[in-house]
Amino acid sequence: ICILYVFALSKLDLWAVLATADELLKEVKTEVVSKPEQCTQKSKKGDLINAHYDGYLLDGSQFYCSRTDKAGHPQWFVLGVGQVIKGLDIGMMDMCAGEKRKITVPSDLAFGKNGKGPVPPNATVVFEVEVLSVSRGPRSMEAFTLIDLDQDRSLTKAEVKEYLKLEYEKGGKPRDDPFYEKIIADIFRKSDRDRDGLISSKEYNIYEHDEL
Ligand SMILES: *[C@@H]1O[C@H](CO)[C@@H](O)[C@H](O)[C@H]1NC(C)=O
Ligand SMILES: [Ca+2]
Ligand SMILES: [Ca+2]
Repeated sequence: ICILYVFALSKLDLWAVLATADELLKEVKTEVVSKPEQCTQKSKKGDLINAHYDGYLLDGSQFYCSRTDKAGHPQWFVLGVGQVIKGLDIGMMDMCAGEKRKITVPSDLAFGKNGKGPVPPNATVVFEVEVLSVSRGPRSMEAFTLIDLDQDRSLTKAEVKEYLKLEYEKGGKPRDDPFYEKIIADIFRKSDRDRDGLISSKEYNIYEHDEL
């Protein structure tokens, strides 16, 4: 069964990871499976990541798959801000596009003492991840101001689309409309908390208190 359990975190979990990310770093084991020779841009906090995951329990049974499941498509998320389980936010830093890693995450940085769905309580989980793209999406006020074309301190879908288009064109990889629509839907699903169709500066910066 492949279910989207990776993307479920409460705000409380987030504060915990911000407070303790350093000390927890040593508990997440990462192993580079393969890495392209060309690695110009490494993932960092605030980057927009597109990646495939397969999630396993220690007994080898699979509980999550976007890579081996043919119907599964890669997931978009912003790295390091609590959109994925803490262990992945930590274990997926400094990755380049095309890199594959095996990331072993203790239960307290994964699904905790209650577990979730097919993941039993206190279970260590192993993710095989493959990063398809890394783009700079710094959640800084500079970026916000850049995206906010009419400077009304909120972002419409059209403004976000303009920004994404420019970014991809700059990178020499322009994409078609459905591609952008998909990213935008994902971004709004995760950031537009009051569901008014706009991303306010507060919603945009919701995770960034530690950098202000
Ligand atoms: C999980 O770990 C917690 C804390 O270590 C413990 O209290 C609890 O009994 C464990 N649960 C199971 C089902 O093993
Ligand atoms: Ca605006
Ligand atoms: Ca909103």
